[in-house]
Amino acid sequence: MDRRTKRAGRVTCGLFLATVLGVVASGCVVVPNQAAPYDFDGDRVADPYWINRTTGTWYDARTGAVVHTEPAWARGDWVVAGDYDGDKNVDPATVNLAGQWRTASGRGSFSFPPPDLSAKPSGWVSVGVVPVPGNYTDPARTQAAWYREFDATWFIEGHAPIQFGFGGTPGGDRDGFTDHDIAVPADYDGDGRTDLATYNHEAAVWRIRSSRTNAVTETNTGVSGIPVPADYDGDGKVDMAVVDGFATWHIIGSSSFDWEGGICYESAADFNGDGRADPSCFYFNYPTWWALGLASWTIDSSSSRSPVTMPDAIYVNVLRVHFYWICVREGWC
Ligand SMILES: [Ca+2]
Ligand SMILES: [Ca+2]
Ligand SMILES: [Ca+2]
Ligand SMILES: [Ca+2]
Repeated sequence: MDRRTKRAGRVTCGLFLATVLGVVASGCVVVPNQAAPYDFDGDRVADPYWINRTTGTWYDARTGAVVHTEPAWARGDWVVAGDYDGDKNVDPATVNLAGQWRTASGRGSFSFPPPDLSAKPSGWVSVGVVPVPGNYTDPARTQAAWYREFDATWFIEGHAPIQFGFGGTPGGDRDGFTDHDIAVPADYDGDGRTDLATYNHEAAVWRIRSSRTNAVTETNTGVSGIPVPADYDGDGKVDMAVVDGFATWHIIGSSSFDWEGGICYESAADFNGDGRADPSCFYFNYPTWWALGLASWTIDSSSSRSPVTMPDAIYVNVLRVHFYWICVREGWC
């Protein structure tokens, strides 16, 4: 059961493993009010914003209006939208490799540097560090965080590093892709706090560490492809989902559907405000962003652009996965 209200938060119920008592118990958690995913203006509807990474300009795809502009020196940085000041609106934000987080919020700019990469195995070029902001401890505010891919270690503001996930096989670079886990943090257990989570493209395995119980679940999704976690059924818990190389979307544990999306950035957000995430396809080569069954927005076709509804920890891997698919299909590898 899940009950939402506009401003008063929500209640999520279900079976939870009570770690203190060591028993399985039924119960409810009150989830404090928090920003809805990718809702920049606070109306509880996700906003289809995208960024031209060359110019640092953010646009609203519905109107074409410029909604945010990065300073010239910050262009090309990672996109890390989140509610950093807790005002229930998601804020445009970027971060660079020096760890300067610039948020269009009451928190402004702050420093939280990425972890040391000197231990990275030599010759391992395609894995590094990616930003993974989330509401890890405070449901009301987004915290800065980094995921170091080669040893699957999480660095969250105010916390000691946590190793969770699989860093890949040392020296396992192959045609721009490795067997390392992709970071897919989200609130899978519905308690309002982000759960550590990874998806492995080669093994098709999704691992989640519940923020509520610390229990780890490992799911073999049976599908290799692009991870697109979102709350598709509107129960307040993010669902695992994968788009395979044939453009079929698989909501794990639920439906799958074929959408002739083609080569695009696949992401999902609740674009019509009914509480359920809507699949979308932001084309690489066409000036179009489709939200399945809802809308088709025209976007410019400059080369370096992406939807902000796709976390950058996934974005950097989407390019690798698509390249890998083309590579296999064309027989280069
Ligand atoms: Ca909105
Ligand atoms: Ca959680
Ligand atoms: Ca769900
Ligand atoms: Ca929806």
